[in-house]
Amino acid sequence: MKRLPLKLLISTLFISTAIPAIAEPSGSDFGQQAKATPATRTILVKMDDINYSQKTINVKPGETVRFVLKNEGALMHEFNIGQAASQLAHQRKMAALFKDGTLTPTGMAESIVWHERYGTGDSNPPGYPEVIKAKHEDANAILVEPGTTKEFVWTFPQAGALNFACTLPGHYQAGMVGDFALR
Ligand SMILES: [Cu+2]
Repeated sequence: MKRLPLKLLISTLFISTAIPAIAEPSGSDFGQQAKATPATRTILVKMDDINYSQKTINVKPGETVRFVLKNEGALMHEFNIGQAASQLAHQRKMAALFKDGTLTPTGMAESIVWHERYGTGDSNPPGYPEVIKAKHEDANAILVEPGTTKEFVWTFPQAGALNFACTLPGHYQAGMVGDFALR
């Protein structure tokens, strides 16, 4: 009788124990931000006006990935991990941030940048309002100003239909959206 090679036996054992551990797909679970380790895989995603360098990004279920996001365009772009419905909701929030002047097509409004750099108070020069308006703070999204590169580390869930998208006004509609293939 032919014996199974040890390596195959081990991998069979691993697969049979791993299967029950795979979580059910949960509609709202996009994963979470994480810290990179030396073993974390890095994926470079370039952005221009108006495209991502990839249409599909392959990731493993549960994998932590360090995204290096390089904006080579003249406009600000976003890397938003989510599902079509959440990204649609985020588009509405983005539109509001543009309407109230918090964001501009190339970045954050000057007043907001100034506040973040120097704080608020008496030193405020004329023309810089005291009030910081709504901020873009979402765990599953990052804005990348033109000509800059940012890192974003993300742990993917075990399953789910996830996209990466730019929800700046008009960008999603222009096709700035791609999908993660979890397998
Ligand atoms: Cu964009």
